[in-house]
Amino acid sequence: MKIVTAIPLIFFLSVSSLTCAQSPEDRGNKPQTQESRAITHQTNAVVKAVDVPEGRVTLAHEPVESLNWPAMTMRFSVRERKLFEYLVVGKKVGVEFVQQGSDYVVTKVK
Ligand SMILES: [Cu+2]
Repeated sequence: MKIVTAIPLIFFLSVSSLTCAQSPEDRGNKPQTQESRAITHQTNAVVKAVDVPEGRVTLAHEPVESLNWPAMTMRFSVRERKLFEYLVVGKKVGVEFVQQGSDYVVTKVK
């Protein structure tokens, strides 16, 4: 009898701890020395400006659910120079990016 009632409880506890682990992170407050386990975020964006020498791009992006971000215009780093082929000012693109410390790095452009 005891075992039967314990099973749903264990299930509930493991599910709620999973949910906790995915809680949205507060930006910038905690020290982030590592590439936060390389979680890839995705969004659609319009390219506003490119800075090839600096390896940066300014994107007006749609909301990013995985980061709890609203739509905004911001600068990203660009991981590989060849991605600038697709980062043309005025163009609408789909991007994938990762957080690296306090920086956000575009890893893929579609
Ligand atoms: Cu943003």
